[in-house]
Amino acid sequence: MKKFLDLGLQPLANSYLLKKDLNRKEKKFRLSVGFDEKKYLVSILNTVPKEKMFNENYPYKSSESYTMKKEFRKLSEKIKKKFRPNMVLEIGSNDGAFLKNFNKKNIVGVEPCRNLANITKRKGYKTFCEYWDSKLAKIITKDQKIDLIYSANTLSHIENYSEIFKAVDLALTNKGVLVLEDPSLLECLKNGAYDQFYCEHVYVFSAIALQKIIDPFNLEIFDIENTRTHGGSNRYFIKKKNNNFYKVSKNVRNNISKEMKFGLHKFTTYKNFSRKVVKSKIKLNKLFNNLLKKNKNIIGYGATAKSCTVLNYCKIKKGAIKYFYDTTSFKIGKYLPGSKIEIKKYKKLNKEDTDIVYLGAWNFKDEIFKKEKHFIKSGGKFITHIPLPKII
Ligand code: DWN
Repeated sequence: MKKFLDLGLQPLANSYLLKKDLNRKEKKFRLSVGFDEKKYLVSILNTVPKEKMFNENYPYKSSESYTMKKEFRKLSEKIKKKFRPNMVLEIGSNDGAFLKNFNKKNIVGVEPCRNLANITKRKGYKTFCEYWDSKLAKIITKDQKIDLIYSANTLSHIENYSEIFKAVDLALTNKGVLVLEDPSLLECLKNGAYDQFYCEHVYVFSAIALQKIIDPFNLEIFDIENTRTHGGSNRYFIKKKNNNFYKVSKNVRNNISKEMKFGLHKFTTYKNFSRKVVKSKIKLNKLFNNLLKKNKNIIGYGATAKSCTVLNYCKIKKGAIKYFYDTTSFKIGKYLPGSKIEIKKYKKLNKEDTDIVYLGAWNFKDEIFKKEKHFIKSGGKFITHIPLPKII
């Protein structure tokens, strides 16, 4: 693994602080990112034990955005129509934004974070509060194998991907399909989205890397869709190699050649990216300093895990951003790790309260701009670092 990016000392991204803990020293780890020239795989270099991150206090809920709920609904309809699965399983079912589009008899959720698993259990969805592995796969499929396994924004969080694919091979019927969805490395590099790297994102995948890592597990990609979620993601459709039911689509070849053309197989591409990241940090600091000199009142919108990387890497301190608005019950009243900026319950933006808003949830820009059209009409501005730091 060759290191190409150093994002400094970082706290755990989703460990929001309680007021009583503000004076306690936070545990930090060095966030650096490397490239494996054999597997074409990009990953963080110091990983954190999964139990420290994905436990009964996990604050992120997929249902907090209209965009995600709509996307899951659309995908569920497509899956039902195209694959007609009898039994579906979701790895990392979170608060049920995907599950809820299925009949309770036809879907099983796997979610290791107890607070989230309890939400879907309460709604009547069979949910295993466990990490996905071969042992669990055998238990779940004792009587019936799975026709379709779906997992969004989960594989990138799991260091030991081998266990995931072994368990998938065990659980899937021979004609079964695995649908994986994660942020696209190509989009991440194109958008300067260095904040896709934090403790939870062990990997940011490309198609060329995923293809290589699933090969030893009797699996192959037969289609790829590019989606706009989370700043640009890839949805991979994967089958067992001996399943001739599905033909390999030309989308696979097209995506791979796009990635090779961009240079995702070459270390120099990543070195160039890291130079751009340093420039982005300098520019974002300049923007903040200029605004603060003019006594502008800045607040944040969307206390994301990604914001943690940006605020800590760019050393944007409490005071520069007065507070963040967020809609997530698990985050409200707490403080962002590292920067210790308070998170308040979301209120519609108003020019009287703030001049300018840092877009923490830049991946939901369209949804947010639609919601805040009055603020924008009355001259309210946003500050973003994607694709380059600027005021919009
Ligand atoms: O991979 C991961 C992704 C899917 O979710 C996890 N590791 C953790 C988490 O990352 P994130 O926190 O960077 O994700 P989001 O989806 O960008 O978070 C958006 C945040 O913004 C949420 O806290 C909800 C909030 N929000 C809001 O307050 N008002 C979002 C929208 C759209 C809004 O209108």
